[in-house]
Amino acid sequence: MKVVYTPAHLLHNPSVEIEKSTTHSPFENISRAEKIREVLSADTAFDFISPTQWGTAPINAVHDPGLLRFLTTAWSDYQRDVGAAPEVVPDMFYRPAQRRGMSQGQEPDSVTGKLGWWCFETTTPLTSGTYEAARGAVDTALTATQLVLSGDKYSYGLCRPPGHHATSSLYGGYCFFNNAAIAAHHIATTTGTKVAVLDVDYHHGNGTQEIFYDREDVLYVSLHGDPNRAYPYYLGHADETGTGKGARCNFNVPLPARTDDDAYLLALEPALEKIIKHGAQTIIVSLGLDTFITDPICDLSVTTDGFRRCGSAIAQLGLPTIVLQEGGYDVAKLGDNVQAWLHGLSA
Ligand code: Q9C
Ligand code: ZN
Repeated sequence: MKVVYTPAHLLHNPSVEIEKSTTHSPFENISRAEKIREVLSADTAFDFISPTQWGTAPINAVHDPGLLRFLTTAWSDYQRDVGAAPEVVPDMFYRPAQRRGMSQGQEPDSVTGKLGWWCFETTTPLTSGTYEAARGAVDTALTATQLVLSGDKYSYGLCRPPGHHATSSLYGGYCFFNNAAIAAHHIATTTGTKVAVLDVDYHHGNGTQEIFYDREDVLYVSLHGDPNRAYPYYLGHADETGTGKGARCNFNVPLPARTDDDAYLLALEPALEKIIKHGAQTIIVSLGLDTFITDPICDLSVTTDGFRRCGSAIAQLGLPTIVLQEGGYDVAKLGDNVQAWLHGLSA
């Protein structure tokens, strides 16, 4: 199986994360992707390639072009207009309820106002190289997609930063551009075939759900920690099933704490059935390994062998599958877990 990787991710290297009313060293850090690279490159089943460049059009086809425009210069605008800061984080958030009964409002001119306009939370700092790294992750996803469109049965894009929390017009949750959504939109619009995004990250992919919520060409299916206790808190409930033409094209499976391998594999079955019924011709997997039993920020109990079984269950569908990296924060085991998952898929 081909692995798409670029060292551009090293350019997104924040040293603090603001969370739980305090600061700590970031869970989402460069060692995650480097651990995966280390383990997969020592395994002859995987061949590494670099991404090709896809430009901004595929990003602007999914996101508000204002988001990309903002991210292109936000870090340096902040240094110039506000002051020197290696990590740039909003201290204001635009909340539509403040303008209840009024027009929607507009993107402010100041970088402080813009930050709160385009970002939804505090754990996703901008650093000097964040934009370049985020562009690299999109190129990684699209290159992995191209491999499968050209006939490979499987491909793996080692995307970092991840993508599934980025909505059409907001970044957050360690995500800037929605790599999986950009890939899914690319397939749907260039081939005219149906696509399924299967999101197995611990966290609900609120961004991917939002982007495709009213579309029938891209099915979104997610297994995740119940938002009543888990990030992103406001989305991921089972009654969110899609709207308009996208009615019944969104399928959420919220899970209880400490869900183990057997329970997880059982919960996966209706999700896979949904993909077949939808008529999807291609699957994009948003692969988070933060469902792992010792993940430091999550509470499910999937093991390394559970990941192998998960990959294997998806392979049973017999569909071309593009696997894109999302979360996973037990760095010591992250490489082994990705390896087990991908071996399950391609066995
Ligand atoms: N105590 C991904 O896995 N902070 N994003 C949560 C929980 C943000 C996760 C804190 C989590 C974002 C791609
Ligand atoms: Zn996650």
